Amino acid sequence: MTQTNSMKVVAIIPTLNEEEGVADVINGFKREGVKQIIVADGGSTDATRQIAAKNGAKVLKVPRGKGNGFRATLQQIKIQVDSIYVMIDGDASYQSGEVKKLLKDIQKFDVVTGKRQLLIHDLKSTVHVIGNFFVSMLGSIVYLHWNPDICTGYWAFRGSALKKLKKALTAERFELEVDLFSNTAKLGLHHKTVPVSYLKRKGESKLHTRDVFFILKKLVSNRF
Ligand SMILES: Nc1nc2c(ncn2[C@@H]2O[C@H](COP(=O)(O)OP(=O)(O)O)[C@@H](O)[C@H]2O)c(=O)[nH]1
Ligand SMILES: [Mg+2]
Repeated sequence: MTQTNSMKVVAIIPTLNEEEGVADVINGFKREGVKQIIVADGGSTDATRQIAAKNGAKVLKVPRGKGNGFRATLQQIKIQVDSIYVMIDGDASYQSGEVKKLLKDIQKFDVVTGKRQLLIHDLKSTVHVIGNFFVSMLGSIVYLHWNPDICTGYWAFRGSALKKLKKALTAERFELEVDLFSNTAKLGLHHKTVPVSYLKRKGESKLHTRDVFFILKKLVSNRF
């Protein structure tokens, strides 16, 4: 029996034009016994929504921006305190088939995040790795809360913790992870990181260089 069979797990997959990866992500969850799979779509113009529905996910239309979309999703679903909620990118870079790694400790912690084994294969990924290191060290020091991979896209929450986070979150775009991290720390939630795989994404990244500014701004403004 997998861990997922003994607890109700709801997967939330934020998407914007992820027709190449979304089916893999959905089917990985299904193989692990996750039955409730929500694709929170921010207005894809490709076949993402159709592919998601065909593969058995519930598709929600949400406002543009990963943060806006995640917050709108939390408004649209009824968060159950005894359920577990998992958020993951729809680009197949994180493996939904590894969800057990996050769920293993979720009964002992409020929030479990995947720490990526980040790979350097070109200039962009080099900048990404350095930027993520900088944000993670800065955040860990400023919040006195250790997290070596704050910008990870793989999160598991106990429903009770997600209810509290829902009230605190304000992120609109890619500051979502920093907003989740900082509020996890401020609320005193018990948090653990576990190593997860990280593969080259399918399709194009939606993150722009200017998003780094908003990520840093949110990290600092949530603290002071
Ligand atoms: N709902 C929604 N999802 C988004 C939006 N922008 C990006 N995403 C999704 O958020 C996840 C992370 O984005 P991604 O481009 O992979 O960023 P990266 O992992 O930092 O390169 C992916 O699944 C995207 O499809 C948006 O405006 N709305
Ligand atoms: Mg991604």
